[in-house]
Parts: sequence; C-alpha cells; structure tokens
Amino acid sequence: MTYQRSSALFKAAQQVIPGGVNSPVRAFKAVGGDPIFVKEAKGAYLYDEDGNRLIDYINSWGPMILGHAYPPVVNAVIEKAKQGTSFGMPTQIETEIAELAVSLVPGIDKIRFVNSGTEACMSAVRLARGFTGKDKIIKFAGCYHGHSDSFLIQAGSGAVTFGMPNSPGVTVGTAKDTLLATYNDLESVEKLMQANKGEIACLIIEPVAGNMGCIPPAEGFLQELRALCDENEILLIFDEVMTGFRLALGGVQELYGVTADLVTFGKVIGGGLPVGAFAARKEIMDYLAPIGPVYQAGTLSGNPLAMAAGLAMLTSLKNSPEVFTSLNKKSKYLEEGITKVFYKRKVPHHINRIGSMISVHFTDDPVTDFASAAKGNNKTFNTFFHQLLKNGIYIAPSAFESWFLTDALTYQDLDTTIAVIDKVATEL
Ligand code: HOZ
Repeated sequence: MTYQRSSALFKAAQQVIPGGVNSPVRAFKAVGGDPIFVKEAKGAYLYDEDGNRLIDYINSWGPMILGHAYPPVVNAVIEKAKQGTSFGMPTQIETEIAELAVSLVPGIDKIRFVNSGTEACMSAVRLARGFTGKDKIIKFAGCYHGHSDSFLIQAGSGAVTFGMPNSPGVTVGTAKDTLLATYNDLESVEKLMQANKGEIACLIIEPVAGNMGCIPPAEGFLQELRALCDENEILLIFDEVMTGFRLALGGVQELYGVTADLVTFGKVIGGGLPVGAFAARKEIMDYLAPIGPVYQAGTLSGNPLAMAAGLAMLTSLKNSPEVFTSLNKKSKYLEEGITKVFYKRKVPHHINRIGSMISVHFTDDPVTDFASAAKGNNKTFNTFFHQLLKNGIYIAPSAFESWFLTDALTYQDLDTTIAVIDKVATEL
C-alpha cells in the first residue's frame, strides 16, 4: 500500500494548520512518517485518499461502536439538519436524550450536554469545587481528562506521547491544586488525602484507563476509592468519556457495581458528533446555573444535530444489548489470536483488554499504571504500527492509546488481522 496523496495533503496542511493536524494524537510524530488522510469510512473500514482500505481499530477514538456511517445515526442527522442546524434555544430532543441517558446510567438524576469530553471533565470539576467549596483535586498519572489546564499534569494520551505531560501555559497556581496519585495504588491516594485534609474537592479517574494504553482497575480498587472519598467527604468523578456506553450500557459503574458522584461522557454518547456530557444526582446538578451558582454554558451545547446522532446511537444500543456480548466475544477472539501469535513468535508482550478496549504493550511485565506502561519497547511498537499499516490495518499511532473495536468487524476481519500480525511478528 502506498500513501503518496496523504503525504502531499499533509504537506499542504502543515502550511496552515499547526503540525498539519487539529488534534496532536492524529499526527505520526511518535511513530514516524506522515498521517493518513481519510476520505470516507463505512462499517469497520476506512478508505483513505490514496484509495487504500484499512481495517479500523480506533473508530474515531471510540464513538463508532456500531461502525462508521451507521445508517440510523446518519439518517437521524440528515432529517434533523433539514429543520435547521442550531438555535441557541431549548429543543425537545435534548430532554429525550437526557431521559434516556438518565434511565441507562446508574446513580444519575440529571445530565448536562456540552460539546466534548474536555468540556465535560472541566465542567464536572468546576461543579465539584463549587459544590464542596474546596479547591484541590486528585488525578492519576497517565490519566487524560481532556486538555483543560487542571488536567495537563502528568497527563496521558497525546500529552505523554509527545513528551509533554505537563504543558507550558498551565500556571503554577493552577498546577498546585492538582494532586497526583498512582493508578491502582491506594496508598498513594491515602497519603494525598491525609496530607491535604479538608482541602480536596474531588478525585477524578478513568475507572478503566484508556489513555496510557488500556489499564483495568485492580480488583477492589474502585470500591476502595469510593470508601476513601466517602470518609474524606471528597466527590468521586468517573471520567467515562471512553468507557461510557461502550463497556456496558451503564458504563463502568454498571460493570463494577461502583457508583460515582459525578460521571462524564463523550465519544459514544454523541454517535460521532461533537458531544460531551456530565451527570450526577439532583442535589449536585442543581448547583449549576441557572438554578445554582456554578456557571457553565455553550451556544452549541445540546445542538440538535449532535443530539439526534446521540439519541439514535443510544437508542440502538438500548434496543440491541446483545451488541455488548458480541463485541466482547470479538475482542476476546482478537486478544487470544494475537497472544497465540506472539507466544509462537517469541515476542515479549503484555496485552490488556476489558470488553472492546484493548492495548498491546511490548514488555513481559504486567501493565498496571503509567510507570509500567512506559516500560514498553517503543521501537518495537513503531515497527509493529508501520507493518500493520502497510498491510491495511490501522491502530492508534501511539503505544499510549487503547484500541476501540467496533461490532461492524467480522470474524474474517479479525482473522485477517491475526494473520497479518503473524506475518509481521517475525520483524519485531
Ligand atoms: N482521548 C482521545 C485519545 N486518547 C482523544 C483524541 C484526541 O485527543 O484527538
């Protein structure tokens, strides 16, 4: 496969867009080479500007759980667009999707829609601070909650991929209110809570991490966090931007039976349109303007096209819960296939998977936190990435990102993927 047109388009893009991309994780800076420019996508496949067909394991970083150009979503958007695209006024569909989300997600009474996961997490933390009257927050090294200032401290995803986990531009004043814990390490959390008694508003966590590769919580970790937060009167925020409506209809809260105080969403909830949301019980959500004192707003929040896409997606998932079983089976099949190949070819590896999120780490050791994720052999990952790409398979261009499977994948696609990995494993 060749990618000449993509390279030419990238050259042009770099003249007018910083780095040629509108979000850094799209660039191939960590793996080398030029990013692929997509022309269109359907089901499990991307079609690029050079006419190549790629099996897609990113799926827009998660939203395309039912495949690209999923007809119910596309049709809902088309029909809505005919009635106007934005009003900056309330519409009935906002209540419809809110009612559905509240009925599907444990522990929430009210939800507010925003435009991205970044906005959702940023707003949830502001609400937590306003509600508790405290300033400090706890986050985990390697977790990524969007690019708002408070979160760009030891952040995962593109921030760590490009070696800038603490971004210039974040003031010392802001950074000092973000306390850093170690994922899957309760003691690190307890120490912070002890040292900052009465000052911590909230603890925010990806309850299944997806921005340092995929890292599931250790057994009992989330339950213990819940208990510690209760003891110390700290609000627990689950960032379910990646996991919400993907790992289960009710997300990680449902999967692990742990209820957070605030939950944030993005990705699947918008069906591929720019949607984020944050939700909580009534008492907390009613602290928001216009009825409460914490301000949060947006002209395009609850945009009708975005709501139509999100409603179509959530309705499809609600009406076909077997999708989650099917996705789990396919993801397990892939995991087992890759594992078999790597053992056969003697490639040191560790694969983390939970539901349809999976990541391949080129290290023998278990990957349980940021430090262990960082031990992976990046050179091997880069070769792996480019060999897959050459053979028509697209994974995230970073060892610190999760793969997101779509139910549009067939077992033939999975077998093709495993066969390609078998072929390229000899070069790793
Ligand atoms: N959280 C996504 C990647 N880990 C966001 C995608 C982006 O930053 O463009």
